[in-house]
Amino acid sequence: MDKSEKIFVRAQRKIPGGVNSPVRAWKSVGGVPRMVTRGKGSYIYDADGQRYIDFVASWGPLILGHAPPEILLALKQSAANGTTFGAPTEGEVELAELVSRFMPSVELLRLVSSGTEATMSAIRLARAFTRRTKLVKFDGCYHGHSDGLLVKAGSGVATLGLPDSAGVPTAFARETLTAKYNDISSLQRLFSQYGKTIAAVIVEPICGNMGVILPEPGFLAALRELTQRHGALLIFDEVITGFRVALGGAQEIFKISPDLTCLGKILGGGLPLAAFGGRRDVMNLLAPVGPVYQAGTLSGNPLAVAAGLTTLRLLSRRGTYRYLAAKGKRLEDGFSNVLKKTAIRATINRAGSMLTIFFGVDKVQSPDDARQCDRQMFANFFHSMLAQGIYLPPAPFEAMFVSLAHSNADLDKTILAFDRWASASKRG
Ligand code: KE4
Repeated sequence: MDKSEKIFVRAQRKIPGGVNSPVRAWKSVGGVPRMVTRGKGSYIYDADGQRYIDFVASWGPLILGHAPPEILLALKQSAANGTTFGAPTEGEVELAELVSRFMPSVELLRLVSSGTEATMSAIRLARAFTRRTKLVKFDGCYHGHSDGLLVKAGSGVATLGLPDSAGVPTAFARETLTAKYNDISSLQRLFSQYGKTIAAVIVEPICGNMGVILPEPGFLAALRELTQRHGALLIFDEVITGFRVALGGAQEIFKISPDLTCLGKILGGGLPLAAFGGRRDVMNLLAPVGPVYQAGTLSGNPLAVAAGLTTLRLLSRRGTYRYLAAKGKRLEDGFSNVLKKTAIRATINRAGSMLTIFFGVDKVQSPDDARQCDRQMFANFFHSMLAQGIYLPPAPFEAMFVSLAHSNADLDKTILAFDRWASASKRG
């Protein structure tokens, strides 16, 4: 057994499944998860000292790469003054001002510690503001693990939700309706049946949790029009896309102003920090101003805020997103050339510096399309790339993230590794 395996055996004695978040257990691809000891730039290292080019980026936050010197310095300076106070700090004000500047729809912002908290709180707020109870989410979109969001579509469309996890009461699930991503008619049917009881529609404006799936032209605008017409709030879950696809997130790209936005991942620069924010009239229902209770011991933690502020300031440098998109395109083009050369059936969806390869299919415009992909082929791909020193998300329905730390040499090495696997696969 290598060191990762030995530590993983110990881990399973004291931690459920040996991990603190299920996807880290590699159930979708098999094998033993690598125990990571450190990260630097575009690399991570495992307990046996093996170096990998990292495209997980801690599931999105590390757009600057691992342990950027500027972040380490900001953390050192912040920690020297203490780690948490449970009291307001100027850094939280600066961060809220910065987010509002980059995302004008966010007039007020509340910091929390995880994306789950952000979406859960935004939904409670929307229910209070509209005095309605129903929530609409889209099949395949993930918004964290609060009860009302672990719901799957009932049989047939326009039916009440069913629990998608043990422990979620049916009564909670029934308040959540599920529509089809990129299928506006499925949403129209829900509104025609439940219109006046729908408090909000929550959506990943660019889907990242079924692999990357882009909104069809007009889909988000139609969401905006439908929710406005029926008096429901539109919640953009930009936990992944916020500061990833543009400084102003997907709402900047598609020029849509949601009523509420949920943020996380990059916002914390690698530390536990998330947020929800939006219209002043909605956000002012939050305690202590209004009647909607929401709180958190470590909300706005100074260390996380220091990392987040430093990250956003670095990302706001001119040309950052053109540079990131060019890196993403270089990787996509390299992969595409290999697929053409080896005639392996696959399609790649990319939004800037986040991308997913779906094997065995020709297009993926919906979660149903994504579910047709060849998962075994993905697992084979994953393990071959790992053996060649490339660390990919250990699941077919996630995104690869390219960071500012990935060099062209890293990307070209990754493409070459893909070529070796694809060519060997073709030879059979
Ligand atoms: P957290 O509670 O994990 O901070 O955020 C939940 C969340 C909310 N919204 C979106 C769009 C998200 O993608 C997430 C979390 N993403 C997953 C992976 N795609 C985190 C990885 C994990 O669960 O370990």
